[in-house]
Amino acid sequence: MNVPLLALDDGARADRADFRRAVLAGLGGVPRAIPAKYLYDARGSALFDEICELPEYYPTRTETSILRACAGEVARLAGPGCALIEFGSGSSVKTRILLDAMHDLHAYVPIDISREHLDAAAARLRNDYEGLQIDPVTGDYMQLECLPPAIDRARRIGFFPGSTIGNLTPEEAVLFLRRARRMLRADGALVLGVDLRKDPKRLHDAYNDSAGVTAQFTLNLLRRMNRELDANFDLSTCAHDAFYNEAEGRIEIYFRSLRDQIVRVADRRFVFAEGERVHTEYSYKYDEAGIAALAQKGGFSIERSWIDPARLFAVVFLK
Ligand code: AVI
Repeated sequence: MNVPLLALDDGARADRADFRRAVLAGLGGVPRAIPAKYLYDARGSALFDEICELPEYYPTRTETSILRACAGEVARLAGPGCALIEFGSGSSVKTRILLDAMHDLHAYVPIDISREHLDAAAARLRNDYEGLQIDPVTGDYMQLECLPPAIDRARRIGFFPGSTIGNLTPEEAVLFLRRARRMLRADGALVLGVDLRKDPKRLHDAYNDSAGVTAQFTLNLLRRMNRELDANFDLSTCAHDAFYNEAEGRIEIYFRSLRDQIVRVADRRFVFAEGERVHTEYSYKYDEAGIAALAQKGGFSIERSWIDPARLFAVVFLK
């Protein structure tokens, strides 16, 4: 059922107005596209957690094993008494690997757009890491300018795992890195997880899993529009469409209309031709030279990098 705006608190109302604006602009644009961040409502976030467990989706497993192997060295490179700042911390699961290795951390600063996620994760961490100072910041790390004054004197080490940088276009990725550089200051560093270019079939399968969870994740955006924007998408008339664009080095994800149709979204009508697509995500993949070039454009250089034996994924320490 479509929940009337009046029944929502101020934050939820602003989020919904923001979603409405983005969807109407995205469906009205050429080519049609809706920003990937709207995939992550409560159900979308739960589906993404499921994706991370899929046999075809190697990034989470691989990055976790690299972090386990390199955490000691990360702690040594970071040095004593530093502050760890995580961009888009979510449930802070991978962070624990670093927290376990960084024994004399000054503070942990998780940044996330979801206040709920942040509070829950901070409460769990306070329970498990007695004495650790945790200073959560609610906000969009792509827009944030400053950090809590309590960490002013500590060396700042950023953490951006999961190859979330791959969901940004290369231009956006450079903007993110430049912003991170300013926030982490000249003596800071950034621990970054990046998915590597590889066999196209392996990449294709990771975004077209046999259980269809990634398809549900994409089509959940239609459910969200139905629920929150009074849209009337019939999910059986649209399909998940994901493929590897080798020339651009990126996975492209869309939902595709399986027939000619007219769909209501909010108070507007949109005509979809059979086969027409709406873009929902990019997932850029980099090779080592590409990571170095990106880092350099963002104001960093690679101090150390760790890659798994199958060369699927890289964790880099940028200074
Ligand atoms: C969050 N992000 C790094 C995932 C990726 O692999 O690009 C999002 C995702 N979309 C479909 N599967 C995974």
